[in-house]
Amino acid sequence: MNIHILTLFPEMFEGILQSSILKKAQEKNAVTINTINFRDFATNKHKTVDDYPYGGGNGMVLKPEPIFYAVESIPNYEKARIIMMTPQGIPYTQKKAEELKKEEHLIFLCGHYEGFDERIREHLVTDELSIGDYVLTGGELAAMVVVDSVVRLLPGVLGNQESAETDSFSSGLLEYPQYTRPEEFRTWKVPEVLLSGHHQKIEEWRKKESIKRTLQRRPDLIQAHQFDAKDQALIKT
Ligand code: 6GU
Repeated sequence: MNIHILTLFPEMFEGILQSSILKKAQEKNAVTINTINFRDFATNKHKTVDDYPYGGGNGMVLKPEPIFYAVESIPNYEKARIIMMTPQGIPYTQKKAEELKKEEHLIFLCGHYEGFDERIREHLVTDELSIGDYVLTGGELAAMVVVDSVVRLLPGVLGNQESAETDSFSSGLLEYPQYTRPEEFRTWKVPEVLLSGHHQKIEEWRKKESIKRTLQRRPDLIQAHQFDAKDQALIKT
């Protein structure tokens, strides 16, 4: 996969892209990730990227030219999903991550304070995403969230240790409680069943805890979850 991120603040991505799993994913050539400062594609000597809104009002609006020219400089941009990060976008979910992981080319557009000229949305962008119902100062943090969650799904990126198949949302339920050594810490004991070596009982306990936790914290997820006959029986116990 090839990812290009258009931003006025490429330095914001440096730490994230050079750490942990995203660093390893690039070293393994599972993904290439580039940042592009679209100010480099501004058309006047002052490198202007924004201007006052037609019709008046507060704030500035990102001009179309620097963003169109920056996108058009990217090899195979015609084949890319071009994703605008804004609080007006459709809510980002694990389902969208599973969809985006299949793409060869992703381009992210990040605005900062300003809105985008509507012609960018109408004639360039294929997707507009939000990461939740709160306002960030820019799309950069949101783009990092989407990049991180997509790249970890690419083949060969996660080892068995961090496997993507057994985590929250792959099952549609929240994860069960985990414990490690010591068996007792400040009188607080690890649940007996986990020490029993009885694999079926452990599996049932974990499934039940997952369901309990999801019911308590995210009843909205329970609505959407398909319970099989085995789950149904477990819920009754
Ligand atoms: Cl994608 N951008 C901004 N600026 N704020 C957000 C967001 C995106 N998603 C949630 N809040």
